[in-house]
Amino acid sequence: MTRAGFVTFVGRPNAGKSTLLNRLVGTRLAIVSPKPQSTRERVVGILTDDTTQLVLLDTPGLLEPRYALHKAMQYAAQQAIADADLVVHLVDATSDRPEDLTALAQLPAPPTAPILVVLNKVDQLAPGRREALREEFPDAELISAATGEGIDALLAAIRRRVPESPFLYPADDISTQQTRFFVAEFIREAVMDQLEEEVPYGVAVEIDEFREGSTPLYIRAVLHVERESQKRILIGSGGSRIREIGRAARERIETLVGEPVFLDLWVKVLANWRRNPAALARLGFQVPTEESRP
Ligand SMILES: Nc1nc2c(ncn2[C@@H]2O[C@H](COP(=O)(O)OP(=O)(O)OP(=O)(O)O)[C@@H](O)[C@H]2O)c(=O)[nH]1
Ligand SMILES: [Mg+2]
Repeated sequence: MTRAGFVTFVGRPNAGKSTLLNRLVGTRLAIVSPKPQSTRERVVGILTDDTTQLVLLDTPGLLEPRYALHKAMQYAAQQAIADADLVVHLVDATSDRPEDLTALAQLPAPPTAPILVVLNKVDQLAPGRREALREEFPDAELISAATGEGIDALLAAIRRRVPESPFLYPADDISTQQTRFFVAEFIREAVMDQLEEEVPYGVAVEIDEFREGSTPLYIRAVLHVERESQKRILIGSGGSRIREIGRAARERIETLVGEPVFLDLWVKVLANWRRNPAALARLGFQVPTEESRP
């Protein structure tokens, strides 16, 4: 009998959820950044061995929503919690303590799935501090998503907790999401790496054209920004910044698709898109209405 199930990673921004997804799948699928709020939508990674298939759901960091994009991000996390067979609540052990997930995710009722508390970034802790955490939270797993420490024990703990089930997806799939989703994310990752303060948060990437069968693979993407001033920063003097963003993103895209890519980037203003439900819907975000809340 095989096991299979949905395992949802949740936690505060920057806890290391996306790093953990990439570590387990063994591929850089999800974008990672030292800046918080890098993940905006559910990212799916699949890990299959002979007996168990884990469908891993990475989610946006949980925060108090301040505008419509935040509400869509919180809703994505809430939905992934509702879909879960197991919730992995990831905590940055260098800065935070385990806390009540129902309150943190602003859920109307506790999740039905079991919750496994995982303390991350233990590579940054002194040995004495680790021991103290082990004693205080005996049911928690201590890991470093960055170094791989504790990952085998975590995987065993996860596998024990997913239900008996046939596999849900073909055994060699690593995601359910299309390449164009990851292309847009890798462009946004390059923006997060190269620009500071508010600018990365004001950028949304839309894939306009993805020309299958062309050599090199032609991809045209639009980087939407909220204001003219952000557009100028993103383009840079003589187009230097957008060229550099394109170069960095193209390298990652080529690694994913395994062929040469021509990446054609355009910058446009979509005024205040983060606060505008119609603009968010056009960009593919689901903004909850009162009725659709869990
Ligand atoms: N030292 C250390 N750093 C880590 C570890 N795991 C993640 N990080 C770093 O923490 C930062 C945030 O990691 P992410 O994986 O982007 O965190 P996240 O939880 O997905 O963040 P959001 O998507 O913003 O909610 C990055 O700089 C990672 O390199 C770890 O085990 N040890
Ligand atoms: Mg993330």
